[in-house]
Amino acid sequence: MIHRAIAKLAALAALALPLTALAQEQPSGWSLLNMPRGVTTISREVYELHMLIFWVCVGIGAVVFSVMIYSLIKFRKSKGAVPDTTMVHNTKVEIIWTAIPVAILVSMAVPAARTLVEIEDTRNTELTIKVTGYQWGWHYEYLDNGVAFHSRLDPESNAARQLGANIDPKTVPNYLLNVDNPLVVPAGVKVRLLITATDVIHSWWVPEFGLKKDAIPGFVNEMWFQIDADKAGHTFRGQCTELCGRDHAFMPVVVDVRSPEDFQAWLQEKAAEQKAAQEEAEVAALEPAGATQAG
Ligand SMILES: [Cu+2]
Repeated sequence: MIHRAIAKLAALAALALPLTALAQEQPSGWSLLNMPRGVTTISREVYELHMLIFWVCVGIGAVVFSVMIYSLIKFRKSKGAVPDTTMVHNTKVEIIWTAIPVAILVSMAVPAARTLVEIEDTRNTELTIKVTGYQWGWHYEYLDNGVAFHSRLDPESNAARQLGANIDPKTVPNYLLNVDNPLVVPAGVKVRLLITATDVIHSWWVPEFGLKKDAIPGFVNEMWFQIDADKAGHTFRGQCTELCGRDHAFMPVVVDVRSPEDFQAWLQEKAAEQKAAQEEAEVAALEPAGATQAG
């Protein structure tokens, strides 16, 4: 019996492993069994809430089970206990065992509702990025800066995942959790994401941010995060979490966090690069017409 329970726990821990291992700073030991504390204001609140309610449940469990086990032992039949068949109703007791759980539920609902409202509060964001999910990758568009790009599975992972490929996935760094162009965001800034999709439903998720949001064709969902200022230079990884077809497992999310100054420099460089590429394409499109005119 105990062996089976231990085996079950081990299986559960093994299930939790790949989820927590998505983070760059890998948790170890007991923290593997819990959800990550995360690196955003919201993720920490969600974690604290989870821990508070966990300990409330532990307390209730301890009280209920100790009363139950005590009664089972103290008033057992072999000790001559006789069930009372006369007392079938006690108003006082019923009021008490209704009022106490209601009070506990309300006291848990207050902080939970506060966090929920905060999650939905997308006011005062300083940067807006449109995220579009498609089969199978992500498209990021910095709405105020004219920068847009696709983010697909990195070529190394893609080569190793092919049927008959002679590459050991263990030799590929961040196998299936790396992309060609990561999403670049500034640390310490409230960033708003507008999330949608072009074909089927996808879901944008980074565990360390404590949030995920469905990407639904025809709808625009909102989400925001503010990464801790000291996390500049870190990379966070996630995945699409809505079963979206054959290559659902091959559209990871990678977020490259930079300091606000580095981010602005990157954004300007990228904008100039894309503008130059666009102008080049326009010139190339005009050239054949120019050639026929001359002829
Ligand atoms: Cu997807």
